[in-house]
Amino acid sequence: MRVAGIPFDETVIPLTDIEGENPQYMDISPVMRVPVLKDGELAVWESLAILEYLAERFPEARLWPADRKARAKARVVANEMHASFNALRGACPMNMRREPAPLDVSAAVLKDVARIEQMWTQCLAEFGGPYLFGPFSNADAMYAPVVNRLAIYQLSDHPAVQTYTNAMTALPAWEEWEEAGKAEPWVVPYDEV
Ligand SMILES: N[C@@H](CCC(=O)N[C@@H](CS)C(=O)NCC(=O)O)C(=O)O
Repeated sequence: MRVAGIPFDETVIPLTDIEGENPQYMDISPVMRVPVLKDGELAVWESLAILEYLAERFPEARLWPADRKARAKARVVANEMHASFNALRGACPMNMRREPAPLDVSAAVLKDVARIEQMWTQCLAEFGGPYLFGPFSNADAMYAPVVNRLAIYQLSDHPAVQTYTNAMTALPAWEEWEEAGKAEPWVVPYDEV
């Protein structure tokens, strides 16, 4: 939403209750997870559902590629992010504050990284960059946390990863996001790896 210039107010809810007992969750979503998008009385949770809702609500923002085939591919990779990479997501939590340093990871994590390298290489070659499908799209929103993970745990020196990471981290919205993360006063112990 920041990259597309869609105005919104943000409410930060600390993820410090491991069992999800933070009472603030109860008010916003029955699944007690973030993100949740509220538009008037409507609450939409699940990141992919949020992205689809935004694409319908703000068609002029072109959050999915205009071309039908490119749009299908963008949805494929966005869904792949949502449904896969469990080893990477479990072992390497996103963390804006962590100084980049290598981490010993399992073969399963390396397999996830290899698939991401392959995907980013192919997308950048086919659509010409700087983002996965040319202009910034919902697919990039889905992979932003992966950009952070690969960088802070030094999981890849693949040229496509470097190129894409440079493009993503140069976005003013990235800088804002990073600063906001670093400014959070709390620490989530189980995410400090
Ligand atoms: N499938 C959900 C996953 C949401 C999710 O797991 N959110 C995490 C943060 S990334 C969360 O709210 N954790 C809070 C907790 O476990 O207490 C989506 O894509 O939106």
